[in-house]
Amino acid sequence: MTKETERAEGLFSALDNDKDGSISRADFDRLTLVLGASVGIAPGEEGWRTLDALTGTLWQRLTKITGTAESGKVTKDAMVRAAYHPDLKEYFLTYVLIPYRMMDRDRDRKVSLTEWMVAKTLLGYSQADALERFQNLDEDDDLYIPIAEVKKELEEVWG
Ligand SMILES: [Ca+2]
Ligand SMILES: [Ca+2]
Repeated sequence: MTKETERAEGLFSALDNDKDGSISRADFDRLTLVLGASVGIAPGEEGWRTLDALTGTLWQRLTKITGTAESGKVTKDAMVRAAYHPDLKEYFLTYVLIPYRMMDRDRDRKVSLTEWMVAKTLLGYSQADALERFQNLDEDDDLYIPIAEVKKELEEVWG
């Protein structure tokens, strides 16, 4: 298995939320709930509409990349066939950066310590635990996590 195929399969299983063997719009509705929960935003709350729009766009881009807009079902085969698609990396990055974009309430493209603590304590993390996680990501200790830096690290993960 090539690196590209392996990545496509990994992305497939991450996006096939109900594990029924294909990715459909319903999987993205679940994904919206899961991502919302990961940053402490429930349906109807502030930020929900933004999140819903982000995942809606993500769904449309996926059907475009895999050529499945007509069937509305992204099978594993279709995903693997798109393994070398030039937009797949950017797609992956958009997907994994959503929680950071949602935490960035003032949209200055950085997650501040305050933004982080609000999101994490909503999730039931203790202050100490939330702070420790933040410090692990804030390498220069300026109390901001620039989203561009997270992206750079994720790009390296993708390879
Ligand atoms: Ca599914
Ligand atoms: Ca911010």
